[in-house]
Formats: sequence, C-alpha cells, structure tokens
Amino acid sequence: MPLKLYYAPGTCSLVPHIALELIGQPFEAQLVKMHKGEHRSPEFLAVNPAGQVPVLQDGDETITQIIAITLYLDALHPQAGLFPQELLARTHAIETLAWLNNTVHTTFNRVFKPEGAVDGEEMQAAVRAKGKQGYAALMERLQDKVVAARAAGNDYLNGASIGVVDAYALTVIRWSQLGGMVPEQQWPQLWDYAERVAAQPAAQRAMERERIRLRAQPLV
Ligand SMILES: N[C@@H](CCC(=O)N[C@@H](CS)C(=O)NCC(=O)O)C(=O)O
Repeated sequence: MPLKLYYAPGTCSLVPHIALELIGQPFEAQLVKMHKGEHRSPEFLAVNPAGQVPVLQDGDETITQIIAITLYLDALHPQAGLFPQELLARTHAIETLAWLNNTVHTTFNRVFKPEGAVDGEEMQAAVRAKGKQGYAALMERLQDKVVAARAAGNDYLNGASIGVVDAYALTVIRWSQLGGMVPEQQWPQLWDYAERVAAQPAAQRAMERERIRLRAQPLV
C-alpha cells in the first residue's frame, strides 16, 4: 500500500510533500480543503484529532508532526538524501528544522491568525504587527544560515542537494509574502536561495500538485 499524505496547498504540509517527491516512489496525495473547513470535518478529525495537516499514513499507522513524519520517511528511505548523511551535518539540519517548526512557524501564526492568540481587533492588530517584526528578524537569521552554507561550499542548507530543511525554508520564505512582508529587496540572497530550491524538480512537482507558486499575493 503506498504512503498517503494529507496536505493543504501552501501550508506546512508542503515540507513532507517535497520529501515524498524527493523519494520518488508513488504515494497518494489527499487534498484537505482548509478554506472549506474540511480539516474540522468529523472524517478528518478521525484521522487527526488536532485538525491539522500534514498527516502521513503508512498502512494502519498514522503519523503527525513534520519532524516525526520526515524522520520516518528518512528512516524508510535513507538513500533519498532527505537529511545529510554525516552525523554533525545531520544534527545541524535537524536543529534548523526544529527551529523552523517551533519558532519561525509559530511566529508566522501570530501574523496569519492573531485571533488564535488574543481577542479583540486592536489586540490582534498589535499581535500581528509584533509578529511581522519578529518574522523579519527570523528571515534575517535564515538568510545568515543560507550565506554560511554557501561559504562552506553548499548550495543548500541540506548540503549539495535539497533536503527536508530546504523544503521548510522554502515554505516559510514563501509565507513571508503571504504575510505582506515582502522581504525580497531587503534579502536578495534569501530569495535567490528560495528560487533555487523552488526550481528543483521535486519542489516543482509538489508545488504544481498544490497549484502554488513561490511568489504569492499577500493575504494579510
Ligand atoms: N507542529 C505541527 C504544525 C502543523 C500545523 O500548524 N498545520 C497547520 C497548517 S501549516 C494546520 O493544519 N492548521 C490548521 C489549524 O490548526 O486549524 C507540525 O509540525 O506538523
């Protein structure tokens, strides 16, 4: 039975989506229409009671959380290069992945859905403004990591070819536009990197299936 990924276009499920494309074996991609509230439907809540994507199913097993899903995929397909092979490089890739997941991603939530943090329009506007500031600082740090990787002779955060950490970096750089932050002029090296990642065949296939592009219209 092929692996099955529940995804919603342009969300963080793009990360395991690109990972599955890097593996290159057939998988089932199940669209969850979040804009129609399908992630809150009884059918989807039976799959993931948290009402979130991504979800990976391997037969009867259900796995959630990007870090767990991608490490599982890596263990199943160690030759796919989802993470660096060498121990310290691998550890630092997982370190960056955890930072993207627990810091960058959660800061974006404050920009995109401040109503999840506080009540009242005024407070929400303040949370969003603070979130945008924080996100800009995080994009600066992400660019530093990209520049450091290049200085060490690596085109990507994963090394010579893209891996899970690059898929997540691409996702959050794309979000910076959705959040109306448009850091392109301010961070040319970051956008040059995002373009190079997005141009990779596995990223292209996943983005085509999701019908998304790197540059998106701001939503907030
Ligand atoms: N920590 C989770 C984050 C998952 C997450 O935030 N998913 C978002 C899309 S990017 C979602 O499904 N949001 C819908 C909701 O929370 O209602 C992971 O690593 O998988």
